[in-house]
Amino acid sequence: MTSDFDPEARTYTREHVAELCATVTRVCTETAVTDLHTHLFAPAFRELLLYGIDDLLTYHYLVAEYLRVSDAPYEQFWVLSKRAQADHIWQALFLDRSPISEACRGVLTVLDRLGLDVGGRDLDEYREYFAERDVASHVNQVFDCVNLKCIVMTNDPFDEKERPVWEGEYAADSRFHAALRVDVLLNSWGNACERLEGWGYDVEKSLKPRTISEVRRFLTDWLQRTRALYTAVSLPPDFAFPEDSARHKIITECVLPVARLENVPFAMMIGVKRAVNPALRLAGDGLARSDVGAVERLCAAYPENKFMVTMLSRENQHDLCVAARKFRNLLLFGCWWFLNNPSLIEEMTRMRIELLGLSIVPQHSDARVLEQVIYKWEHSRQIIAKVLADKYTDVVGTGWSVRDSEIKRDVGLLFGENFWNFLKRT
Ligand code: FIX
Ligand code: ZN
Repeated sequence: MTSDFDPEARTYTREHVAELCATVTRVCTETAVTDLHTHLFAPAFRELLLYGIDDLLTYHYLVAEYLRVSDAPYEQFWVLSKRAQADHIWQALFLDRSPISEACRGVLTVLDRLGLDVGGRDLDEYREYFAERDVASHVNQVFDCVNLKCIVMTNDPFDEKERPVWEGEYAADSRFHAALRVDVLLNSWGNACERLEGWGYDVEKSLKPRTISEVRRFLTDWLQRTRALYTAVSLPPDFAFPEDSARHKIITECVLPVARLENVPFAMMIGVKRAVNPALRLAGDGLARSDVGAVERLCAAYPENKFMVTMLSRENQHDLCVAARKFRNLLLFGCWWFLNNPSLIEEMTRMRIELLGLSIVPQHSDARVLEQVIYKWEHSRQIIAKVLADKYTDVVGTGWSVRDSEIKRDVGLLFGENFWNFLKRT
């Protein structure tokens, strides 16, 4: 600590860089986070909420890594029980070689933060620990451990396991918000149309005016039923706007008008190439570069709509930052999926902050298994803190000073307030 540093005043100048960096790290650790995109569910959804070591080990990120190093036919893996799959993954990725990939390291961070003996490498001990957990208190413990304010689920009305929960007596849990996922509607209209018809909506494939108004009614029903914070879709790399397609018509004539009326953003996750290797099932998706121009044209054509966008290809990130500089109705979020690795999170966070300042949501977890929020947030908080510390160091180098309260304000914006403020915007 430098001699003239006044801990009471908590103002950092170029003389106090070490203290400044320590404070940024502390604030990044202590600020509660809103996780705006996950695949987690509130406990009321019962078996849809995945947790525990076998689910952690059979995460599709690890399945893809395991199947690369296994000699057995893919089908042999899929016929195994979840526990047996986890055994194989543990053996191959943690014992036969060191667990240094980000997804492997994540499992170790989780076990350690839950107080388990990582050095012991005892899978049975981990299983016993989770078997004895009571779900409600386990959820509380994970939320506390991460310092999570709340999370947003991914809610698909076309999912047969999920829909009955919403149609029943679901009592909302204030830590789990909904997001209405419309992939089936937008990416597979023929299929969606049959399902809607079965649920009593007067629709037909040709998307005539009656069908358009019924699809709007469906979206409104579900936004209201789930109280979704936003509506979302994942889109392929060849997503174009405008285009001559059912998807274009449903976006422009159903999704956007309803989103405007209900004042919810439309979140687009762009760049996923589904089933590049179908034999890998959920682990078989890939990515490709997409057209940021489609996002620009949507934001320009619908200034009254709010768009949240994340893109999967590293090569799209710079163009997307520049697009966001042009449109205040566009909120960039997260380092999605194959980008959720330390080197890429750091690169993207630096670039986004350099181009967009504090007006972004730097990360979401995409967790599918409850405890994954522990590692995904711990690893990301460290990187975001490092980038912020560098940026504050640069500005105090000019003679500017930074106050404690300003660091807290800025981190608060990044870790949730930007999202909540965007939702409130009319
Ligand atoms: O579309 C999505 O929301 C993706 O995040 C998932 O489909 C993907 O499988 C995933 O879990 C990525 O992290
Ligand atoms: Zn996701």
